[in-house]
Amino acid sequence: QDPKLYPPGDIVFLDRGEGTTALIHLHGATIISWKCNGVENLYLSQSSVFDNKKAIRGGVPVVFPNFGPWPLGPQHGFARIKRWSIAVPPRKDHNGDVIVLFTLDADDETLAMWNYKFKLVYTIVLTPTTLMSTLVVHNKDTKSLGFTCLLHTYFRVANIETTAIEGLQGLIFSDKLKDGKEVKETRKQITVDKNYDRVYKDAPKTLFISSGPDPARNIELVTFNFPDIVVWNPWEQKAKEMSDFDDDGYKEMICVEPGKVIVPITLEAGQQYECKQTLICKL
Ligand code: TA6
Repeated sequence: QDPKLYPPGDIVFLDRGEGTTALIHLHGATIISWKCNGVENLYLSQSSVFDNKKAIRGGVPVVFPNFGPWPLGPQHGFARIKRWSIAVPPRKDHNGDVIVLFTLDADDETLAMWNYKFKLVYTIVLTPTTLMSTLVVHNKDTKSLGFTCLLHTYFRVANIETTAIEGLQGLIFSDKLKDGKEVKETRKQITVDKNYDRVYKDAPKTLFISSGPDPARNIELVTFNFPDIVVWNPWEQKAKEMSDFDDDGYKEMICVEPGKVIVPITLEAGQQYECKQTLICKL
């Protein structure tokens, strides 16, 4: 990796062999690369700022405790801009799959924004064809707490014009570009040819994101306890307006983001909530 982009000591490297690897940056426990047989499946903007302050532009940012604008703190919450700890360093299990655990605990900074004692446990498993990300939210407080959460996954595509998302047909989505207007999705294959910012409700647990050619990619997204799916592409103008988003980056990415964002979760003291995305490269 280019050392100027990946300061040493900030990155965890997972290697499953045969060109299947992953990189996780401790800033936000952000997965910034997932290669299957040598093919990169995540989009990471080359203009992303790695200052351990700003959210990383790409990969899989962890959104917690709030998806979207937040009166108590930064947009999309603090999880993606905090430095996480490696609770269990990378190790191989009996299948040879690689597992690593990260944690984030409430601290003075988070308590000042959001006065709740929480603990996040984030487990990443790399197998020859899958990348599994499991987030467990623990309420360590004596009072109940409410939150929304989401994995803001940036999928890399060879060409947005040949990209299709399958599995959302028939669902209602809230169009954030039309003041949240609710619209029914009628298409079996969703293609994107402009700025999209949509929150699909009560989505099925399995979606497919296909794109190509050179290389062709067909990613299956399987979710657990993530009933909502956000589909986002800034398109040309908004990509240009974001200093950390490559100007032409919109042509080679699509965000398909599993989340629990429409109806917040309320956790009683001592309770926990587990949610998961599994990415499977099929071909
Ligand atoms: O997930 C879609 C979205 O909420 C868009 O509205 C856009 O704001 C995007 O997230 C990126 O947000 P960020 O704070 O990372 O620039």
